[in-house]
Amino acid sequence: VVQDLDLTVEGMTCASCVGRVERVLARQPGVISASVNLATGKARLRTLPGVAEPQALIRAVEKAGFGAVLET
Ligand code: 9UX
Repeated sequence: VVQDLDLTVEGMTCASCVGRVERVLARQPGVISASVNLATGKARLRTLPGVAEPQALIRAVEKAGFGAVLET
């Protein structure tokens, strides 16, 4: 079972920011893939429920220097 999870990412201003956020998210436990849209500021993740921890994902984005808010 795979679950989509959306984050709003704050503070991204260029395409390299997108790459950094995608890389950080993609290596968190339970994250299958991460796709970030610079124009909308949204990150869509495919995750394994029960493995991916939303709070850990937010912390990882913050550690990379951005803000993150869980959607849904
Ligand atoms: Mo672009 Mo983002 O020069 O942290 S990488 S602003």
